[in-house]
Parts: sequence; C-alpha cells; structure tokens
Amino acid sequence: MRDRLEALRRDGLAAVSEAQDLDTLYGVESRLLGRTGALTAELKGLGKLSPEDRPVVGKLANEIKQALQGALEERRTAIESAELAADLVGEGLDPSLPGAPAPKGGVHPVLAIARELEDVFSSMGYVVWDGPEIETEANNFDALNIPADHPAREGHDTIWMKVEEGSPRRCLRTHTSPVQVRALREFGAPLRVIAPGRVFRQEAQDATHDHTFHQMEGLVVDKGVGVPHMLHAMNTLLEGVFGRKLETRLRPGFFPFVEPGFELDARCPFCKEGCKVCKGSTWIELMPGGLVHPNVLTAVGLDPEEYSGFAFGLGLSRIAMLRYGINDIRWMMSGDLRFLEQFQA
Ligand code: FA5
Repeated sequence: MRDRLEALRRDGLAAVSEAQDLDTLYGVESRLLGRTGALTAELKGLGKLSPEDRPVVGKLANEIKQALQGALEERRTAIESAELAADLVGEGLDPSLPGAPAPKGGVHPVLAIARELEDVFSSMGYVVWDGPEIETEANNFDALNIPADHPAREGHDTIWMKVEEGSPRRCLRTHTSPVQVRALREFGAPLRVIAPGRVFRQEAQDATHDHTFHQMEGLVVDKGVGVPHMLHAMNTLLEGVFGRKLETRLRPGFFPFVEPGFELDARCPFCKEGCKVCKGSTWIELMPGGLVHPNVLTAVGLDPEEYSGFAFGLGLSRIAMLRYGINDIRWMMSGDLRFLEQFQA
C-alpha cells in the first residue's frame, strides 16, 4: 500500500503541474481526491491494515493528501493569473484608448471669494481665524455687549441647542462676530483678523435671505484706530472682490457691539429701477461695521482708553451673488449640481 501511495503522490503531482486549464485541473482533482478518487479509496482501505501499520500508513496518506491539495491550489492560482493576463492583452482590450473622463470638481462661489479675500487681507497683515459653528451664548451675545433682554437677541432668530438644565446655553452662531471675542482673547492687541464662516438663523427665506449663509468678520484693534481706517478696509475689500470701485453708500446702523455703527450698501447690479433682489430700493445691504464698543474691549480684558478698533461683518453669500450675477441666494446651499457645475475650477 505504501508503494501505491508513493506512486499516487508522484503521478498526482505530475498531473497537477501538467494541467493547462481549470477544467483539466478540476478533472485531476476529482480523480485523486473526489468521492470515488484514487486517494479516497486508499484512505478507505486503511481500516483493513494491522493496528501497527495503520498509524504509519495513515500519516503518510494524510501527508500525500495535503501535498496534493497544496499543489492543486497553487496550480489553480497560476492558471487564473495567466488567464487574466491573457485577457488583458487579448483582442478585447485596447489599453491605448483614453479612459472615461472622471467628473471634475469646482470651488463653490462663496469659498472662491473667501479665498481671494483671505489673500488680499493676509497681504495686509491680517490673521485668518475661525471659531466653532456651535457657540456659547456668552460669546455670541454677552461679550458683544448684547444685554440679556435686548431685542437684537430675538432679532437674530437664534437656533438654540438642547443642553442639560443648568448648563450654559449654546446656539448655532448667528454671526461671525463671536470670533472677534475669541481672537482678541487668543492674541490680545494690537490685532488684525478676518474670520470667514457659516452662520445660521431661523429666518423666512427669500431671494436675499437664507437660514444658512456665510459672513466674513473683520476686526482691527490698535492704538488710534478710527472711522477712516474702517472705510479704507471696507473699500479695499470691495475692490478686491470686484476689481473696480462699486457704487456704495454709508448710512447709520445700530449694533450693540459697535459705536458708532454703520451700514454699507452697494448699488443693485440686477436692475436700475428696483427688483426682487433689492426689493425695489436699488441698494443691497452688504456690510455693516463700526468702531468696537468699549464694553467689548473691556470684556476681553483690554483698556478702551488705550485701544480702539473697528469691525465689519461682510455678507459673503450676498457678495458672491453680486460678483457672479446669482439672483437668488437659495442656490448657494441648495447642493444642486446644475448650479455648482457652472463654477468649475
Ligand atoms: C451682523 O450679523 C453683525 N454681526 C455684523 C457686524 C459685524 C456689525 C461687525 C458691526 C460690526 P447683520 O445681521 O446685518 O449683522 O448681517 C450682516 C450681513 O450678513 C448683512 O449685511 C447681509 O449681507 C448678510 N445677511 C444677514 N442676514 C442674512 C440672511 N438671512 N441671508 C443671507 N445673508 C444675510
């Protein structure tokens, strides 16, 4: 029996290595190891051996079975790889053909403008800073001199987070102004900073109002800073975006964190006599600003006798509308590819 087993090993391994395709290999496998295969038959005959021979011959038979199984597996992998390689260079495939074009991404119009402005302001020594979108009530309102019962808190139509009872309140930031507070605490004065970012308000939507939109805060605090510095920064910003002077107007505006406060409006580019974008006025409210209120400086530990500053809050989404001639702000956050694909990089 031992001789028969050795012959089985020799012939079996030879048959495996000679097989050129998977069908032949499968035939060899079933002739050797199948239910009626040669080795299976030998294994069945083990019971007839003497108790002394059985373990020795049994061990040999198992070794041969494993050797054959290993060789079969190795040969199967080799044949499969060879078949794949043959397919790849066969008639079916022309590797010199260009592939299917991958869809190209673009930069969202709001991000494109934010990046341009970051370049303009960085070159003037401004730091680009960011804050979290979930903000504390203290930073979003208190440190900005907005009293607890002030209508400005309601006016922002704040979206409040659920917090455990007794914990400080948190909200989705309603403006980028809390980054003024964060940056002043981080860097102290003198400081020049801009902070582009996403803000949220529970707001009825229309062509110029969305519940989620982008602003860019600007802040300069130093000794002897005044309104002319602010106007220079605002005009530099608009020229940076539009590459030319825009027709603008400045009017008084009220924000608890500035004194005096202003509103900078730009002439509506969509009409001459009033439309749904400018709501008939021919002006679009773009950028409020003013001189930093002494209470804000005090809240971050600065002496308002020593330092002064200006801040502005640009409506980035609205600037993008003007720049690209988009007549409805709701396109910006719509995620609609027909809109976005127009802004390929
Ligand atoms: C503010 O948010 C102040 N934090 C701005 C500020 C900063 C004032 C620093 C003074 C000093 P306001 O709520 O007006 O202000 O919003 C600023 C700009 O954001 C607006 O001029 C407008 O361009 C844009 N904006 C306001 N609400 C919306 C909205 N719902 N959708 C799109 N843009 C909006």
